[in-house]
Amino acid sequence: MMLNQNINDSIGNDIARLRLTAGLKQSAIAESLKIDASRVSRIETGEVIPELEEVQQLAKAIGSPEAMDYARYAAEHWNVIPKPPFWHPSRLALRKAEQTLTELANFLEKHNPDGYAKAQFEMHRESLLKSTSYLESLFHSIAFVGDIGVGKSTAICAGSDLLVEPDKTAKKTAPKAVLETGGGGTTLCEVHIHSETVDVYGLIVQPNSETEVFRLVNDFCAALVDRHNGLTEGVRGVSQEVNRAIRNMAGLVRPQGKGETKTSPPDPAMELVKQCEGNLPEVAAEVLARIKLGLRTQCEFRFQESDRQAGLKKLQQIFAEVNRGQRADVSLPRRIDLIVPFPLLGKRSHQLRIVDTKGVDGTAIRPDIRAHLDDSRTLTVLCSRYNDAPCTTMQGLLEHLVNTGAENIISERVAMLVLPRQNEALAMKDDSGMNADTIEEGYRLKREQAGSKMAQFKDGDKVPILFFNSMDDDRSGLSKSLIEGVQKMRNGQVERISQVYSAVRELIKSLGETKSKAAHTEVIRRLKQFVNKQCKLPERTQKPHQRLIEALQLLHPRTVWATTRRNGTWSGLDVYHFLGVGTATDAQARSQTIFSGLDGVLADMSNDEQLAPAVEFVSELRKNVSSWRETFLSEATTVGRELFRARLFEHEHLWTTCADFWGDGPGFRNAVANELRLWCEDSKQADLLETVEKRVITLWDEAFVEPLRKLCA
Ligand SMILES: Nc1nc2c(ncn2[C@@H]2O[C@H](COP(=O)(O)OP(=O)(O)OP(=O)(O)O)[C@@H](O)[C@H]2O)c(=O)[nH]1
Ligand SMILES: [Mg+2]
Repeated sequence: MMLNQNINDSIGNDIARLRLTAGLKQSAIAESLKIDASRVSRIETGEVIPELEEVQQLAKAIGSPEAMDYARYAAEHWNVIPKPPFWHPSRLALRKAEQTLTELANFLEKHNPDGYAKAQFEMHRESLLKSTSYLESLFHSIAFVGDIGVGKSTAICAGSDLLVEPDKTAKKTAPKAVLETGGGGTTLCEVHIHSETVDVYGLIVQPNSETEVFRLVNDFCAALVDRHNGLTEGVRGVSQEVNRAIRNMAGLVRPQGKGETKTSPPDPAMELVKQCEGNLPEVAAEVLARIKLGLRTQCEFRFQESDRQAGLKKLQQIFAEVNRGQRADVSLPRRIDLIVPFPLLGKRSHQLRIVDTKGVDGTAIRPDIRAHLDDSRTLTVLCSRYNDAPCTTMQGLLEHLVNTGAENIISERVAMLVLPRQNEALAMKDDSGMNADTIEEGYRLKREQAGSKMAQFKDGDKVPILFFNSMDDDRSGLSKSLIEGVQKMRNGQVERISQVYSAVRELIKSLGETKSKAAHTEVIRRLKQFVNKQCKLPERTQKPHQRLIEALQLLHPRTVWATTRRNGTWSGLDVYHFLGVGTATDAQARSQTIFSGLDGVLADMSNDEQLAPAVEFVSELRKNVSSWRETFLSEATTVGRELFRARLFEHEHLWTTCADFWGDGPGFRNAVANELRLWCEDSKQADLLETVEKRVITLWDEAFVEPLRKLCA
């Protein structure tokens, strides 16, 4: 018999790996099979592709339990899902899904059921396909999110061994992080770290668009001009890390003070402003000319290095130069990818990517952070300093998730990382006021304290709380916990496959048994009743711009100014993201009663003894209902964001008016908030609000009500 096509490519490698793991030589296998050793060798190198029978003989000759398992695996036929490699970590779960899908297909072909059975089969099939496509891929990201300067870059490097040992001659003995670290405001843009082929290190820069560089330079210059004019409020300007990069790119670095008094020498940028007599366009043109954007075309650095320390050191150097704007051939990055030739967190079986997000300055309600949270393949690590864990911004982020109905994200793919420094853990006091005796005791006390704060958020008690002192703790504990976090996400899908498997078995049984059929019919009857009477989305209760207005009043004036200069699209405060979030928050509040009502009905049914033969169906239904609602809320965010963007972005006059408020003294943020509120509440926007509302209702029908109706048909 021919082997399954899918494993032909790897058969030689597989046999070699099984043999080596079992500690056997090719000659020993050849001898026990009475074949020539060169045949075993040629099979292992892929020169000869053996028939199934021979593969099984080879596996049996190796004889380890793993090899025996391989003999069975080699004979398996996969009809629906592509056959995964033998060492795929989710192979058994995928096999179960494959068998269930095959069984489903055979049953449908043979019996062609209609009515409730057909709709249920379809629902189960979709769930299975979703879980299998999730498990097939081994790609996952771990994104670190937290306030500026909390220690994200340090923890990432210490936790994944991206450290450069000091030179033997150097005075300092501590290893240094490959990513640049510093006193806050250090990481210039999002950084992705992943691994590729052996021995190759690399750094890839995605530059900002030319327009964005022009704008940033303009903002940088505006702050200088303000200072020149004696204004101190600091409304206009750029963040610390961008300021540093632009100064380096334009050769305007402030020289360090010398001597005991350290009187600062003059700032060359201010000198430039003086020369231009405070004329902003002139200063900006001068800075841009110095930057020579046209020469900054280098985006990729790759080099081979067999010595890990040498490779990391070179990478560290390039990264620091790019991150500071010190390379004459590289523009201002929007994202940097670092490539290393070894598996991250020591995990070879998965393709992990570690993401260092840009430090949070004011609000974590940012589209880039939400995108990580929304990605079902990403574990988001919320970082806080030890003393205030979980810090206010991370609490704000959790609250935001609850408000937008995304509790599942909290329970499935978020971890809290507490970053103690020096002796902070030992300074922790217990109820009697005694200091912790050991670091573990300090962690335990903090875990209790942080845990009770987390428990205030729905499903917050399900978030693992991890500790890592980047200078002192062994990295293996952190890697293990992060891998467990990834595993937890995958296990959720494995469990889903098992649940759907049980539901399919139950359904097939119900088609032959009267009692079981009656239970299914009764579940459908009650469901229908609910759908017909209680599924209408109630009236809007919150204005979509409410969240935005609150944020505008609270955030740093510079952040608000930066967004007005970009027609609302500044990454630190994206007006449209907030309008989307506002739309979803309202949608969540309105759908909550229906959702809880339905969940209550389903919970009652799952406890009803009479309905026991349909219990798996009810439990599947609960899972699906919650994922339909999730889809509804996430699409409501998109609808709100995009519809508002389509009209508001174009409104040049409004944005210029807002940006111009900065010169009118204090109250800049309130003035902008008020202007945007007036715009949103103006009767001219009534049709826009109506369109948003119509779309939300349609979404509700499509994403939530329709699938329910289908089941009741
Ligand atoms: N003593 C001590 N210092 C630490 C520790 N972790 C971080 N630091 C210091 O804290 C400062 C900030 O750390 P970073 O890792 O740059 O912080 P970040 O969160 O990446 O900051 P941004 O990139 O600005 O968002 C650096 O000076 C680190 O050396 C720690 O565990 N112990
Ligand atoms: Mg950093």
